[in-house]
Amino acid sequence: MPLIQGLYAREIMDSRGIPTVECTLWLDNGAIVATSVPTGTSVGKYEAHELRDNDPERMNGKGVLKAVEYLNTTIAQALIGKDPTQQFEIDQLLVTLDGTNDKSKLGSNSILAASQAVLKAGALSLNVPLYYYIQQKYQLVSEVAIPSCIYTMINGGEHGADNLDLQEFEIIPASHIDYESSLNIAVTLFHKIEEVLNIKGAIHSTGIVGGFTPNLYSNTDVFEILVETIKTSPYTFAQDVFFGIDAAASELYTGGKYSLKDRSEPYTSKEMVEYYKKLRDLYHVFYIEDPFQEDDENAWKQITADLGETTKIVGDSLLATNKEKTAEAIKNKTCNAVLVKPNQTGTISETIEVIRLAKEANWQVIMSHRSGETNDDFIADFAVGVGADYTKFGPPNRGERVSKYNRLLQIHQEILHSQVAGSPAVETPPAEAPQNPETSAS
Ligand code: 2PG
Ligand code: MG
Repeated sequence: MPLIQGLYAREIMDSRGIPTVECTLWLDNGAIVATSVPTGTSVGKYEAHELRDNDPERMNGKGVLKAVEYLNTTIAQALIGKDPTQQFEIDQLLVTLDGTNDKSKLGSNSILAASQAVLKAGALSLNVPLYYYIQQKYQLVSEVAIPSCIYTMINGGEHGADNLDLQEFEIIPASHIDYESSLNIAVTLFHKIEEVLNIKGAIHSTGIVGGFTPNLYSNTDVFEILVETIKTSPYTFAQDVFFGIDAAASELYTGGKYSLKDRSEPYTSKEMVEYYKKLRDLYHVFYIEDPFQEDDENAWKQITADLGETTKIVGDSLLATNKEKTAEAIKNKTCNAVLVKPNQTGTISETIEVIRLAKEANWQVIMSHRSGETNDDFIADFAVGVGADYTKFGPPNRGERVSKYNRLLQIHQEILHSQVAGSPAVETPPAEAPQNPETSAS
């Protein structure tokens, strides 16, 4: 079995022009992998700690040179000589090396970069595709399949232009629609939304994940535009296509209430429950992520009790991909689905534990990008490998988002091919000849 021979990290830019960590890892058989980690804008208070340099003289204080140094010294020394297929053991080692509850010593960014690199290297050492390796290793799903996709079309909140309160307005093709058709629907509607916005003079630019940030006045205006757009398309609203939102409500929360721009008085939690119910009834919004601030527990319970039968109430900042938080929410029925972001917790093994817990509770699993992304398509393989029910990778727009959709296209074809050929699952090309990891991989 090939062993880890070295790793080397560097600071790179994410899709927002903010530094993040990239790590190259090589095995003693010459195989090389590279991976980079995403970072968030609306960061929940229970997320693991991302290490930043806080040096005002450099990168607006957002540099990650300390995290890079930890990778190149402490983490590299600990990982050299290890078998990359021993993911759990290696992740445990990383957690121990850090020694804090929130990864604040080495940083969740340096730790996840190493953990992801090890997972990629494990797959490469067995010469199988990453999604297949993950599926075989963790057995969270019996067969590989492409999850349904949630496409963020309009950005508001912290991701937008400061006029819309809700952070994400999403379209969700019906689950029975296969991936290629789903992507076709998303691409068709994305360009039609642009046409409709142009006709209405709702001048558009795009937000930080590439969705439109139109000049509209209220959240409901957005749904009206989306319904109108779908009417001009070959698709039927509430049959082929449904809506979802990420309210990212922690960003709306001050003094125990929620501020929406359509009313001068802020909303109480109870009024917010009614607000979401109205969206559910009027616009078939059947996916509601982070409807409340992470500690507003009674409101979470109320909406889950009232709408949970027919609607996904999804915990993002509420759960922070944290095992204890997820177990607690399952027990207290605080929500009924989990948004999974590996960088909220810091290692692959801890992320897997959260997914396992959720699946055991019959919750749905949504695998998510972050607003600050890179072109690494790791999360696409991870979503397929763990059998996520949905992916949330943004709109079909901008390189860092489409890299994930394009990777799903490759996987889709490999799955179809293996079904026709009747296994083995897929063929992979032989490993490349050894190269200099410092100069060749990225
Ligand atoms: C979210 C994400 C991704 P961020 O809130 O779900 O869309 O945003 O990465 O800024 O937390
Ligand atoms: Mg969210």
